[in-house]
Amino acid sequence: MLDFTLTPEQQAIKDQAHDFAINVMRPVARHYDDTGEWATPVYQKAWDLGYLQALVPKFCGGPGKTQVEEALVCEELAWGCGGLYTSIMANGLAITPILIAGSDDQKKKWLGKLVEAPVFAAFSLSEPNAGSDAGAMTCRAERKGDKYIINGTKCYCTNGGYADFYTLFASTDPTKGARGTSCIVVPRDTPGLKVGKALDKMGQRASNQVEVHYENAEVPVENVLGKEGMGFIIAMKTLDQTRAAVAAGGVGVARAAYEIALDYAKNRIQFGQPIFSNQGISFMLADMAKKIEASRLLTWQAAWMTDNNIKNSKQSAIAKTFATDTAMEVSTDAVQILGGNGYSRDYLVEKCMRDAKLLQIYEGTNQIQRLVIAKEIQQGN
Ligand code: COS
Repeated sequence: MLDFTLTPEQQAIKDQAHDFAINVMRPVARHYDDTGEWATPVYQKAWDLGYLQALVPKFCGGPGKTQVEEALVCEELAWGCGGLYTSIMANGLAITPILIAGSDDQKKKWLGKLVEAPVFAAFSLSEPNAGSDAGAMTCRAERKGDKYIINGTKCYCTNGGYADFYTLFASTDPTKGARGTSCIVVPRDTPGLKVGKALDKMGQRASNQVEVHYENAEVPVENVLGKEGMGFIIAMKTLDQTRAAVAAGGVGVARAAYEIALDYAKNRIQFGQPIFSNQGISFMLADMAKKIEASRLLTWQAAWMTDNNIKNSKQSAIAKTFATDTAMEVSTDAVQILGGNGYSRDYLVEKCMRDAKLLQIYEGTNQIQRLVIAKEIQQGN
């Protein structure tokens, strides 16, 4: 049975997130984009509304939101500000390995922290020489008795400068390649863990991506999620689940740029008529609307599949690619429709364009998504 109507509960979730985006995010979005400061007051309110801990299950005291609900919220938050959205959404990414592979005790211990206070966690997979080729990681977690000794460097670690703990992927058996990696929860206060420099970025400047260095950092073996050697599979399963939230971010950023461009095209008079009267402009807006609607449906499909325990590697990669390419295309066209005004910082569309770019890169570049889609269709999926 297909039904594209939101239930009253889903509509209320979307409306609340939109209010938050309009009243809390939009008024400060430019400030945090300019300064790159950490937006503590915004995150406090996001936590009050349950957004930082949205995916924490009810048995751990959290709201236990579904991926469809998370997608509804993420679209609105990204509409509010692409950078602030990323900080909030990335908590879901960071805790998904625990949701997938953690024991009930591990879930209660680590996810419970997000319920007690506005706590951040950080997903820690990429390395300076292992980005798209995630299986080539060299960060090493060597087992010695009942401890792992961790050495190596991680990068592009979103929220890493403010995280209470990290879901770290490291090699526990370098002879086995990707099958020798494990996922280990590492608390921030572990001696030997040092947060490095933050990335100075083109867009999404309110979000925080850092290097994290490990020098003989010791954690108990009980912090491993699932079994040793399951790390790569946990990472891949995590990304299958979380790419819908990135796709939703693409829909939100695209919609923000489209709404401004539509309003502008209806009101900007040139040659005695609104510029919308020119098919050169109205067809651009029609294409924007078309791609945004398609992106949203793909996003909902990918999220719904996760909620229903259906393998969605192909659909989540398609949604992520389509929606974030849409965000880039729509925001670029919005700048074009606004002309010189679009290129100026007086309008939000230039920020949307900068924010959109990162969506095409993180949680797997859109080239890697095409690789995933190609592998899936080759296998007949
Ligand atoms: N679910 C479950 N298992 C999966 C899986 C998935 N979605 N994708 C791959 N696997 C399994 C494979 O079945 C294989 O298992 P076996 O060893 O039993 O055969 C194993 O994982 C290795 O898979 P594969 O051979 O496809 O790995 P590759 O090294 O070729 O890499 C890509 C695959 C490129 C898809 C992977 O490296 C990737 O996703 N890279 C991008 C990483 C990324 O998104 N980084 C951003 C981090 S967040 S900012």
